[in-house]
Amino acid sequence: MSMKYWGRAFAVAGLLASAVVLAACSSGGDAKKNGGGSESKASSGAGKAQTVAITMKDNAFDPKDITVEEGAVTFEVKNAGAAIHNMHITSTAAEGKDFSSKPIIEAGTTDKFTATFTKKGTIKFQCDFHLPDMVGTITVK
Ligand SMILES: [Cu+2]
Repeated sequence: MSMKYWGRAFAVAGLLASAVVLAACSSGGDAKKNGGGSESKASSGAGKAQTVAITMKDNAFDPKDITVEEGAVTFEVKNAGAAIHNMHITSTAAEGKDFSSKPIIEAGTTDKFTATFTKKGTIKFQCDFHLPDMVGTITVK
């Protein structure tokens, strides 16, 4: 009697173990898929990822006054004008260095760069080609 009972118990345990392994495999696959999706696109809900889109016209930034939170900010700057422009954040006094797009953003193209702000305050940015008109501010709150 007892041998028969334990034999059955082990068989059931073996089936359960197989089911657990299968479940672990399939859920692992799902997690990988979901992870890939969130990596490809920055979402505002995921921690501190911040993206700011700015359009450059002849000769102004739109928007020109921006508010961000402390941390890393990705700027997507699109040159919608006919002239060349850039976006140069003059943050040396606040952060120890300036941040900038590439030196020249050609008409009709977009550049992307990341700046990290560690202190609250207001920082100015400019287009090096169109001072003093083409300027703006970043408020870090
Ligand atoms: Cu400009």
